[in-house]
Amino acid sequence: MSSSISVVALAGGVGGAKLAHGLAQVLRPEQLTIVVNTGDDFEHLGLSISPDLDTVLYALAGVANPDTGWGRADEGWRFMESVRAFGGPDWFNLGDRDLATHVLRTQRLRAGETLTEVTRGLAAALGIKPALLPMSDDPVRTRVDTEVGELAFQDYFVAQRCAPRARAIRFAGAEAARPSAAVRDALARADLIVICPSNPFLSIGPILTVNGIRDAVQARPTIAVSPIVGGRALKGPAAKLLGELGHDVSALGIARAYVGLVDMLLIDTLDAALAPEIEALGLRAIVAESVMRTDADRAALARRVLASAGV
Ligand code: FO1
Repeated sequence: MSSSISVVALAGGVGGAKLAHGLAQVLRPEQLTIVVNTGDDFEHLGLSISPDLDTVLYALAGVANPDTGWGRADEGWRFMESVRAFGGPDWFNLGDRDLATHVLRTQRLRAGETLTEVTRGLAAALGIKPALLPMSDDPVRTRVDTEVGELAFQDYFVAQRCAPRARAIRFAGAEAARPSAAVRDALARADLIVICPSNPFLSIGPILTVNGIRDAVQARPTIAVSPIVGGRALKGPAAKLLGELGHDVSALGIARAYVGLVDMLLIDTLDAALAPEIEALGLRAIVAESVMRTDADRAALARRVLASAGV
């Protein structure tokens, strides 16, 4: 691939972070920009928390918790023990190492830095070289309308463990949210946009509602990777939520979510039989091993994605 190639990855959640890490392993830093969902962000214990930004930060820095995918490896929980002892909220677990990220992000935001600037500083300190950008510096918050009322995302996803039946999701603040100049420029000059294997509704959806991003993605060659393999979400509530929102819980359901936006959809070999129906929708179906268990798997999938798109 020529050195001038420019790839933009859209990512959110654990699956997305894995492929972002794969792309960071196979591309040179100046060739890769990662645009991350901030719809899961929220205030907790007075701290500004950006889970998807942190999941990508930790994955690229090689310090992510291998079991959960979120938070840090080799973590301690003395802070949470003390919070619990004081009767504080213990439904959202903040590890001792992870806590530093939230405290410094909160302090820097309060000092007037944008989320883009805060993220740049944290990434640099962790030795991460590709550009890691929040989808917007304006607040966007995913809200899940359920049978028990509308819930903030982390309340639905963590506190309620995705139990309430979901009826719809919305992204509060999206109508006013603008992409940063860095995001706009990266999308405009992208030779390829990769939509990572994140939930198309929960993690990629918020990114696409930021003003101008959907159009910018539509204007460039785009390949998506299905987060649903063999009818089952590899991580998170994707399968249950897709079903409750009326979508087909399969790679075909993912294809339907991306019709008109992407040129190609990479599906797992387990789902090869769905390729003809996906191609009938006008997307090119790429069939490949897509489950990432190791860092080498992540790099291999990244190579396959880039090769399929001819970059
Ligand atoms: N998810 C959980 O299921 N339980 C938790 O206690 C939890 C804590 C947490 C702390 C920091 C962080 O960055 C993520 C955390 N997550 C937790 C995951 C988080 O809810 C999800 O990563 C995203 O919001 C959805 O992809």
